[in-house]
Amino acid sequence: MRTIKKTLLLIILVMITVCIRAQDHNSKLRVLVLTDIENEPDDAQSMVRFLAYSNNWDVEGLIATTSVHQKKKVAAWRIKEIVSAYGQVRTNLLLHEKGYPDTNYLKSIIKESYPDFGMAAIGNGKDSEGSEWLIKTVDKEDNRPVWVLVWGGPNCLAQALWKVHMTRSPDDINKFVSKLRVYTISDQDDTGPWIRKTFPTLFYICSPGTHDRGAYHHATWTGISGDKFHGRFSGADFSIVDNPWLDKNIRKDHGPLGAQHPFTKYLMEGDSPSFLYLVDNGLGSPEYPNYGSWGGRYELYQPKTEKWFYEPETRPIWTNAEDEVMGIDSTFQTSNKATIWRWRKAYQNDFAARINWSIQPYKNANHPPVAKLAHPNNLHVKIGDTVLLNASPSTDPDGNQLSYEWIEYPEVGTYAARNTLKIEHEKTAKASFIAPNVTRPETIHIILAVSDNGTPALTRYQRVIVTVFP
Ligand SMILES: [Ca+2]
Ligand SMILES: [Ca+2]
Repeated sequence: MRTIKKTLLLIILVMITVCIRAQDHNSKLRVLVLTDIENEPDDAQSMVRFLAYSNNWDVEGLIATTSVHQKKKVAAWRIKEIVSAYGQVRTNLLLHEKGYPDTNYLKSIIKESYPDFGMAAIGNGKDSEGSEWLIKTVDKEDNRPVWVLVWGGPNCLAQALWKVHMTRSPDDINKFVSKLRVYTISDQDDTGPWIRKTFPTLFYICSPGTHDRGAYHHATWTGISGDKFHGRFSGADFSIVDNPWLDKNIRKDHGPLGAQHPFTKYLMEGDSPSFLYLVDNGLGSPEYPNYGSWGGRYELYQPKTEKWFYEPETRPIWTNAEDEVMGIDSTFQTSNKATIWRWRKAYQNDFAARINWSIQPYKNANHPPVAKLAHPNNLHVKIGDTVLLNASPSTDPDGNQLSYEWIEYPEVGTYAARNTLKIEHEKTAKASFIAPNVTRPETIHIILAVSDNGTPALTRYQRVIVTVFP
């Protein structure tokens, strides 16, 4: 009898474990990277940061590609080199957070795309292990979408789509396209316009800018590390993305993974916004690019400015949106780059903490606070109601002291009358505001930012969406 009970208990325990694992697995986003790594140092930099966050996602492909900057070669060897360095620190990273992928698994998903530029790599005979892998990944029995993050030219994705387009029924093409989520760092070859024109329903985030026309300075992604001297915009703190900061916090005396982060040639990590957009920190919401995140904010429209693209845009895409933010010179800046640089201190500190994780025991490193609300993320109120915001259940795994900030995000939501919403006690755990006058239901987005006082200080978020009814 005892044995039966024990066996039953064991079966139940195994079932619970399997369920939890399955849940854990399924809640992650599926991510596949296309990178023109080695065209200049910044893709290698982004790969270091990406691997430091690789437990956030189900990483399903790391594919070396071409771009306008590297037209005839691909460099999978460099991805392998950085993944090997990751392999040396993975055990230590796991002391801090679970879920870091196995090194041999990561090596097995490194692929090469066809080594030619743009549309020259599209068509019969142009399949590559990269494009075939992409098709296979999307075709997997898994309902979750696949996020394709494009750090160079997207022609590997274009070839995959071309093949599907040529060999499948309209329904099956639609099914394939509907599983894709694409985030490109501008158009780094001429296949982007072809993809968008040929597959008009494809979810596509693209900040304008083409190398050929010298127009990258329109691009949102430059907000990751530019300023008025390096990216032609004001307001951002360059010191925390510059080489001395990176040497001190990432590259030197921070173990083998940090040591793979090369010296910046132009700007630090132009490609990182594509995955900072997907970091699960409570701020962003991947299916809603207009909500804003560490990877910027984008709105859905058909851009009219032809010089930003290879050819006039044929359809709405998720592209440049502006935020008004206080800059380091204490003046308000309104720009699309600000949708990224406004979070610069938080994402840089977060990266530094993770590189510390790669070499330090748990007690010698900092871990992010857990931002938690005492109420739902969505609140429904009426004009004149006092809306109570409460983050007092927030905690910190290291026992750090917490500070709070409630930030109205007037660019998001339908209620956009700046400066008329006054949040009381906006720097404490409990804050409030009076629901404003509206003539129809309007939404207000409030961001809770909870920061700890560890070293480096880390920040996590919650978003409160308040709907005010007349
Ligand atoms: Ca790149
Ligand atoms: Ca902490």
